[in-house]
Order: sequence, then C-alpha cells, then structure tokens
Amino acid sequence: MENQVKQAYEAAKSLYAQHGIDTDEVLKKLAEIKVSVHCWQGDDVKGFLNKDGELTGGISVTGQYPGAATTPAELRADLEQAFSMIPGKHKVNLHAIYADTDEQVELDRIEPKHYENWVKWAKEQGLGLDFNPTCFSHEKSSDGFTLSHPDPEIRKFWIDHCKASRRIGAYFGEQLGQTCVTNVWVPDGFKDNPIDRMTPRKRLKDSLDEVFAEKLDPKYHLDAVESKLFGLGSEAYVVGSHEFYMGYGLQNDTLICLDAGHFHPTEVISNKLSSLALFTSGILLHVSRPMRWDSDHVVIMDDELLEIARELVRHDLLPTTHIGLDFFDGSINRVAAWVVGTRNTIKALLRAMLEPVDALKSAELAKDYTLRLALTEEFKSYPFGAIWDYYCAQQQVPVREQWIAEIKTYEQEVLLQRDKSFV
Ligand code: RNT
Ligand code: ZN
Repeated sequence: MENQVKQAYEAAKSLYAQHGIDTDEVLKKLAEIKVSVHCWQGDDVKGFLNKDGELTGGISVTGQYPGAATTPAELRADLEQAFSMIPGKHKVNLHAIYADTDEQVELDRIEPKHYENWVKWAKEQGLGLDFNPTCFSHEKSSDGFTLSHPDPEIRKFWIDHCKASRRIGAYFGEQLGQTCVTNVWVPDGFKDNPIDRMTPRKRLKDSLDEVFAEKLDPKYHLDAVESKLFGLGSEAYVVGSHEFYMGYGLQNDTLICLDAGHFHPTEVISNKLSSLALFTSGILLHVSRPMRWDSDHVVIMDDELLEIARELVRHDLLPTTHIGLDFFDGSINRVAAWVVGTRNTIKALLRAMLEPVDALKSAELAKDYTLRLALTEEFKSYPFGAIWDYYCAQQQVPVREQWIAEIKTYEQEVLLQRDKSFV
C-alpha cells in the first residue's frame, strides 16, 4: 500500500477515534455488505433472449456509447472489469432475458439449465446472484399488461414466467449457498385515465397469489415486489402502485422493493425505510437516480443517496436490507457507469458508518438540537475520503481516480474492438 494512503488513514483514524468510532471495525463491517449489481447496465436492458426486440414497459435507455455487451461472455467480462474496481464481494442481479443458452426458449419455459453458465461463473468469482422475471420487451406485453392482463391466456403466460423465475432464483440460492432475491416488477398500466382502477389490481393480486403459491426455502430464496408511480405510456395509472404492493408484501410476507425513482419527484425513499422496517422482515432497495422523472441516471453522491445510507446505518437495517442498484445509461462508458454507481453506494454507506450516531441520538433525546445540527454539519467535512482510499487499497482495487485510466485502456482494447467487428 502507498505510504501516503496509509499515513492519511492513520491521521483520519485518530480523529474518528476521538468520537469513539473505530475505523478498523467500520471497514470490517463494510466489507460484509453486498451490493447487488444489476447486469442490465451493461447492454441497455437488451438481454440475449429477444435480441432484436425493443425495450418496452415504460423504461428507456438513451445514448449510443460504443461497446455495449452483445453476448453473455462479453457481459461477464465487463462485469469482471467493473468488479476489479469495486471494493468488496458482491452480487450480480440478472434478468430472465439474460439467459445464456443457444435454445430458443420462451419466457414461460425457462429453466435453471439456461442459467448454468452464470452460476458457474458466479462460483468462480465468489459472487452471489439475484433474479428478476422479465415482464416487458415482449409481444405478450405489447399492450401494456402482463400479470393483470384481462386475457387469461396471456396472464397465464406471465404467471408461468414468474413461477419459472422463482425456481431459477431458488436454484441460484442453493448453488451459491446464499439467499437469492427474485424481484417481480410488472409495467402494467394505462396511458390515460382508466374507468376501472380496481379490477386490474384484483387480477394482479390473484396472479401474484398463483406465482407465490409454491413455497421455497427462505434460506436460499426470497421474493420481492416492486411498485412504481408511472412510466412512459402508463402516466395515468400503474396497477402495481406503492399502496398495492405495500399491502401485498405485508399480507404475504414478501420483501417490498423501494426504487428511488418510483415516487413523486419530491418524495424520497429514505424517509420510508424507518416506517416500512417496523412492519416487514426485510426490504429490497433499487438504488437509482431519478432526474425529473424515473430516468435511472447513474447513482452519484447526492443528498438522497447519503440519507438512504444513514437510515440503514442509524436504525441497524443493514442485516435485513438487500441493496440492489437500478440505473442504465448508454451515453457513457457502461463499465464506468457501474463503477461510479457502485463505488458511490458503498462510499455512502461508509460515510454513514463514520458518523457519531450515538452522540447525535443522545443530543436529540436531550433536546440539544444545537449540538445535533452543529455536529452533523462538522462531520460533513471529516476525512472520510482517507478511510475510503485505505479501504480501496486494502481491498486491492484502484485508489481514487486511478481506475479511470484502466477503464480507458479496457475501452480501447476490448469495448471499441467489439463495434469494429460489426462493420
Ligand atoms: C422499472 C423498474 C425495474 C427495472 C428493471 C430493469 O421501472 O425499476 O426494476 O428497472 O427490472
Ligand atoms: Zn427498479
């Protein structure tokens, strides 16, 4: 390790120690936190099952940056590159359309064997896996409905797809010896004001009951449901709203997924965690960055990211929270996007862990709001960067911006070669 990094760490360590914060301990705890890195940043949510199909379901990726992965092998290489720059051991979050198979398999027929290569790779890399049924970008979702579709045949197709997805999730969990979260998100909704808001919700509820009927070992597999407020083409009404899934998740003991971009523009998920946690056994997060809408920009170190991290740390929610990422930007180097978003998420957790939580809670309880404010503000300029740099060095990943040059080399040597082979 560079001397400078070490020296800066020692100096910072003694400053934090004055507040009873043991930075060595903090780094040990930080190394235990897994972030579920979403595979779909690597290829603009295209996947490999329906290559030529367009992205539908009210989500959208913009940008034409060269070098998107076009095969499972390329996507894995890009993920490996990203993970070599991200401290800690993490998980990869797969969508069903990322099956690695030559078979022309339909979504309602997917099986564990279609994802064997991912499992093999995850084992080699020491990674966990999470899973998602892909209820979009498909002819059977082209009118905007899946699990709540009025046509029982189409509904059945999606129910079967979600059932099959859960079995794949359970297979991931068993194979890798760690819990896999399978998260159900469906785009169902209306562009314009519906007359009947309730019947589609009733159908979605019934479909989910069928999907979750098979009991799976929670040691290896957990279900999650993800709500949203609106999408492109479902501006007026989304069947799976927050209230819908809040009710469903509480009644059926599935994890409730909070996506940072799925609420009203001034509404934040950080303020929901302490409520939800009182009534659930766990929460799934989709850490994202909405800009004016559910735009899924790359996660940056902004106030909301920090606030999410603080809530998790202050209320000891880390053991029961599954932290997933959900952003997709095709206008910049996609591997760099992963690195920026994931490093920021981990860094935000570190910053939160380096706060004098007990002292701040005591000040609050003693009605010393002056101390609460003053100490909070002073801590914003405490040298967390030195702790972060040391952590990166300790975890043998690039310190500070060193990784940018490595990414540029990877871009030249790997990403840009891909597009050439097309010409
Ligand atoms: C869509 C949801 C969902 C997707 C992924 C691809 O609004 O956020 O999580 O982004 O499943
Ligand atoms: Zn999401």
